Amino acid sequence: MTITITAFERSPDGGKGLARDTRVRWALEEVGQPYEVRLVSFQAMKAPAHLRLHPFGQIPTYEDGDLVLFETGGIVFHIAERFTGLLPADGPENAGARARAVTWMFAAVNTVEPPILDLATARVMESDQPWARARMPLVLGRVRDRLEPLSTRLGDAEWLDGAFSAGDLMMVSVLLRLRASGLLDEFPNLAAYVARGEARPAYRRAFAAQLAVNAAG
Ligand code: GTB
Repeated sequence: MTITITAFERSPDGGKGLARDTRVRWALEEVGQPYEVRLVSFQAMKAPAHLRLHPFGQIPTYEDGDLVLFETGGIVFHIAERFTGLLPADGPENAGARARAVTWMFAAVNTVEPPILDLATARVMESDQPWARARMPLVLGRVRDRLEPLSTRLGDAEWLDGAFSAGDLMMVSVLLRLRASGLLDEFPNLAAYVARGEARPAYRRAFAAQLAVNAAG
């Protein structure tokens, strides 16, 4: 059965890799699984056929036979568990390393991503509010509050916990969104970490695939 994911017919970022299908494409590339993409418009995302796949009417979704998943954390976790390449091999000797890799996945989406999304909301949706300028230092401060300890923990390591894992894939995907803000440059080891992730051949293939959709549109 071919894996099918959904992605924006036309991504608001024009193919910069910031829409969340990129992290799912990246995971599938890392584990060497072919996949098909069904492109959806904003209108189609809110229609009953798509809402049956994704209760919140968003992308991406993941279909493999009878299995339908939404939410990138869940999708990437499933890919990492089902195929080889994103988690240490199953077995008692690796149980701790596997659990730590999964913990980093959760840390990425649950602890680091929320203030980054808040920054995007403040910049894009709230910039015309009378209080926007006064609030911005608070928003930036909350992002730095996550980047500082992450930078300290990473230190001069290549990846967060030994070999590259699904935890790194999610963390790099989350941090990528900060590039335009300049905040990543305040933490050179995090900027280098993100660059290492982006340099992976699997990421390059995923990025090129989503760009091709948007360049063609
Ligand atoms: N928590 C969910 C997950 O991780 O799967 C969030 C999914 C989500 O936010 N999907 C967005 C979506 O479908 C697309 S990625 N939005 C449409 C809607 O909610 O109606 C978010 C996104 C969009 C655009 C940019 N960009 O242009 O820079 C970046 C990220």
